[in-house]
Amino acid sequence: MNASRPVLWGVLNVTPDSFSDGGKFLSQDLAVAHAASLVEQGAAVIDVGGESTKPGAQRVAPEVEQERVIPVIQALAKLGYVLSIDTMNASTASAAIAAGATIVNDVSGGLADPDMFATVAPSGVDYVMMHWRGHSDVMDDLARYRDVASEVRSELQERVALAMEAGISPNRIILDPGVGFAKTPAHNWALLSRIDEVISLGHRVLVGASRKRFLGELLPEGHAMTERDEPSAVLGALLAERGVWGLRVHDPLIHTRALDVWQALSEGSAQ
Ligand code: PMM
Repeated sequence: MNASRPVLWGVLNVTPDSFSDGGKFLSQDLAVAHAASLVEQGAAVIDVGGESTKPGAQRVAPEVEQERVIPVIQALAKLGYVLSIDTMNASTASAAIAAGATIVNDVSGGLADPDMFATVAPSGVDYVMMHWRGHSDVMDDLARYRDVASEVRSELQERVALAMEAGISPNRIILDPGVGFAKTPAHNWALLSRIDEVISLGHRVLVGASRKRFLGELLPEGHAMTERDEPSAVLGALLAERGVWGLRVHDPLIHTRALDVWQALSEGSAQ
């Protein structure tokens, strides 16, 4: 096999307003049950988020975010799951690590909170650094590129240098191209078609394309959100071929199936 099979990250949004599953898992019991189902479907990591980042979303106070996510992380840590905290706030990252999270997934790559790198550095946890240019209420205006793939690569490279200066070692850094964040559908395709340029920075690369609008544009108008899972899974298998390390997904089962096919084909055997 040329590339190894990507790790699936199951999305657990404990928010009233995330774009694909907002409001569904706000109660702790429902959140824990959904996490168990994500793991059963093949997720190796549960990514717990308490602030929506959909286009136009308003910020949530860190205290509110923590009230949503910390009890869920505590409950899931007791069950032995590998947990990531999806947050841009250093205080939430710190509380989540204390509660049992072992990965910080910061969609702002440290830009939203000046204390993030200093909080993550001594903790020893892994750090997802996503490409980001600004908060959700302004990000559509920031979607301007001459060459999206090379600009995303160089902007990530600058952030990595600063994170390393702050004491986060390179083997703890996971890069994410930030599909849909300050990017039009055309930007997303151009960027993903050259994902090897982000991979060439030498870090693990995570992609969060699942159910996003650019996939919806391939489907008939009025389609249900879950109909985006098929194109997500096909894209996931194609990204596996290109050496992506992880896929952040809402429906791990369909991605497990797609990766089973990719793996059997790349190994020439279904063992
Ligand atoms: N996308 C969303 C939230 N968190 N984290 C990473 N690392 N990468 C992403 O692409 C990403 C993310 C927004 O999607 P959601 O509302 O379905 O969680």
